[in-house]
Amino acid sequence: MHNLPKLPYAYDALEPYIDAATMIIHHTKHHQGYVDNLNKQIEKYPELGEKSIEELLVGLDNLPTEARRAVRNMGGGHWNHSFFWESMRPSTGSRSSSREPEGDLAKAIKKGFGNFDKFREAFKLAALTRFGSGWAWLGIDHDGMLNVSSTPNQDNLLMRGDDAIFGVDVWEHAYYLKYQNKRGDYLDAFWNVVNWKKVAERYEAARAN
Ligand code: MN3
Repeated sequence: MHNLPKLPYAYDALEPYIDAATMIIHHTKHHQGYVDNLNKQIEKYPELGEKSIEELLVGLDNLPTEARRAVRNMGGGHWNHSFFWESMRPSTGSRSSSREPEGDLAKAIKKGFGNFDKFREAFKLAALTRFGSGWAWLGIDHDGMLNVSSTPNQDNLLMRGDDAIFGVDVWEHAYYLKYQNKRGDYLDAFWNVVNWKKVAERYEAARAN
């Protein structure tokens, strides 16, 4: 049984960059929907009931054919959104929390992209050029190098055996209420709410693997 995680902040905590109405619908309708539909599918396969969401997604190719598509879409949606909420933090009341990565993560970004601005440009390009619905990712490869990519629908890097340390939802439901068709404006605003501390923790964990 998979459950909707609580948000680590209030629905209006990311204002004005991500509006409360979007957050409420995104969490209580979209994410809840992925969780409910995933559970409905899993019910049919008792052998899958014990598996964590990560195990399901990493082992997608080993699932019964009929279950694979549903777990990919619904399970991907569940994992991606859980990861997404944790990738953000309130922009107000967190002045101590950096607006840029620090420490080893900052060094890795510099090594991979030249500097922080170039990383942001590369990430934005990946997010803007993802046609239709999907996600943009900052991933880490087996040599510890960072890379930017995007995936369609609710696919993610886990499904191809890679680690993600940061990701942004570019489905229209993530930004349309506030930004309408202007995905680029949403992406520009997004940098104000990135939880770089969390991203750095993920970087350290992935590197230790
Ligand atoms: Mn979404």
